[in-house]
Amino acid sequence: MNELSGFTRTVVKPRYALLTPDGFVPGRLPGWKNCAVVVNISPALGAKFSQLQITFKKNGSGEGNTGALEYFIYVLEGRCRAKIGGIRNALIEGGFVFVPAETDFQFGDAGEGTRLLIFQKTFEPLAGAKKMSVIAGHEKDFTGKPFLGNDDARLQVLLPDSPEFDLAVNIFTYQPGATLPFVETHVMEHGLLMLKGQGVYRLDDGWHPVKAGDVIWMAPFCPQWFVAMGKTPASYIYYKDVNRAPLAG
Ligand code: UGY
Ligand code: MN
Repeated sequence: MNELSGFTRTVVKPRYALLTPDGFVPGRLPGWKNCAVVVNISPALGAKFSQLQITFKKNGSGEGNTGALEYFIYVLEGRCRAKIGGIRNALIEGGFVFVPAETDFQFGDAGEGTRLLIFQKTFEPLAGAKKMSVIAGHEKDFTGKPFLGNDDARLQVLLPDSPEFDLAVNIFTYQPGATLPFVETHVMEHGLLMLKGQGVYRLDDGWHPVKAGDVIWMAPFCPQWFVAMGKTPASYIYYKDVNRAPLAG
């Protein structure tokens, strides 16, 4: 909770939203038993995807089928086991799994307090492309590459950079003082969770102090820029839609 009653850094605008944890309200989702679910971003906000945080309580579990959606699931804290498309995985903090559309999933054996971040998107298949498979990995196995030549702003690309994928999920880590090199304005939409540190995010014509735990939604063409501040690196994990034509022909 905020120390100052009635104050929040949360702002919801037509082209972007900054959502800070003091305002998160947990609910329930079908299939997720003994779990607290916060829907941070959804079409109700104006987005074309959803971004959720799920916290397991005692005996928490989740199961279902992705249907028309694909899921990217990242372990923010704790550990759990998953069975996805019949394949078993043990997931620990920093681990992730990509679950393609039309795939059965089960999550369980989670320590109390285990937290998952989930991005969900309607899959737009590429004509003639091979079937998408389940991908499991861990962020530590992805080297951070300098972003546009800057050693102090490094990008870990967690999913294959290949045309059948219509989403990307990356982790961006900035040394204090490092910035996005220019104000980006692009067709891709973003959903973002600050993982570490702090900084200032420029969103459209607003300048917002941000820190670990904050969530940001950026609509297509929302001008965006970031500078890391403080004494420790700042990092965020973010979603973007990629590799599809803006108008279906
Ligand atoms: O991938 C991106 O568009 C990224 N550079 N954007 C961002 O960090 N806001
Ligand atoms: Mn961007």
